[in-house]
Amino acid sequence: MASQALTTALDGFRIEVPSWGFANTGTRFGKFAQAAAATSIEEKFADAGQVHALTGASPTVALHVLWDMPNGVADVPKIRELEQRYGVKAGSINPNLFQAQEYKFGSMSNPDPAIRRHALDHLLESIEIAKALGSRDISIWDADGSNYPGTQSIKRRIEWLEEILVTAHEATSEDQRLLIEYKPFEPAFYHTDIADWGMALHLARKAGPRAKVLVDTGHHALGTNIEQIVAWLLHVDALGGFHFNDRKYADDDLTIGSIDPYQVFRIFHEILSAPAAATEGVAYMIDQSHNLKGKMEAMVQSVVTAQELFARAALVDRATLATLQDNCALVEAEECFRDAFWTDVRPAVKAWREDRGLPASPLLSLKESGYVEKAAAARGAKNAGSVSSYA
Ligand code: LRH
Ligand code: MN
Ligand code: MN
Repeated sequence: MASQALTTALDGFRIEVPSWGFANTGTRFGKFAQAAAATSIEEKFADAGQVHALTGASPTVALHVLWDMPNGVADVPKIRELEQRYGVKAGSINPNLFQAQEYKFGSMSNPDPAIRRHALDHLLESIEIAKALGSRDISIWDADGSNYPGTQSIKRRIEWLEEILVTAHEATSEDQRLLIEYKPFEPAFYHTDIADWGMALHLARKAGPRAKVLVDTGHHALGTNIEQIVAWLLHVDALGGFHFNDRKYADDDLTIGSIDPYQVFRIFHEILSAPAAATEGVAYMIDQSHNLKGKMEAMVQSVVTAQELFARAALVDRATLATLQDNCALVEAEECFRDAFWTDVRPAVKAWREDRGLPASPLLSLKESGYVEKAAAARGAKNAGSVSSYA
């Protein structure tokens, strides 16, 4: 029997999957191509639709403008048709400000005004694509930075960034949001222009009321207390959403909760403890790309894990916990917290799925459906040519 808290939590929980999580990606040392990987936007929609059909929890797919749309131009009627056919909608729109050759020394903070203009134009085009597709969120990841001390003016680059983000914000409609993602390093190794949540928060505030901060769980120095950042962002009404993934060392983009499930639980606890008004619009998104695991299996496993950890956080007896905290009953408070974390919710989540007419075990159903084998047969030849060695 699923508890009411768990049922309510799962009924309201949605997590977006990334189009790039279905395609062949790898490390900078090479890719191991998978026969079943998606090779087109249509195949990405098909895969995302299958994940949603199995889990009932991922009705949208994030799109990365240059990776999903040739020359950055959206074929809106085609995407609409894919949405209809595969039962998932286009979700957040991710501009690409890091791959063009001209961005070698930066995009929005490049010292060359013509290149900054180009970056702004791409942002404006991305906002238009989002409008045409009915997407609420434009997720901006700024890869800009420098590799050596003294080689760039950190201060002037802040000013350039501010200017562009203000202009981009002006172009958004009332029901859209700009999400500003931060990351401490990679590809830049000395300084990154938006390195942490403080910088992202400042830029969001400067840009305007519809700009919020995006927390990618892999984008922190090791040991950072991410749930504390989440609590702060909620407190100041600036939490836009998450890119969930896990890591052991850097931005490893591993399966959510695979290394540290307690961290995800603690983040969800902060969200569930906040007033509903502060968490209403918070977007949960997966940002993972799997080099070794099967992409479909990994994505289904990720959605299921996110649901399980959200359900476990919903089981925290928050009223009792608050009293214990007030009384500084440390061990009792910690045990109250841990009781929820250590609860095996899998039977209850399974019962919830059955009640909703969903497969009791999405991973098993994926296996039994033969979807991956069929995809491999249809896509294998196209993927055979996509293996790249060190480049
Ligand atoms: C950068 C990042 C960002 C990109 C995605 C592919 O590390 O997290 O969100 O858009 O990876
Ligand atoms: Mn990310
Ligand atoms: Mn990342």
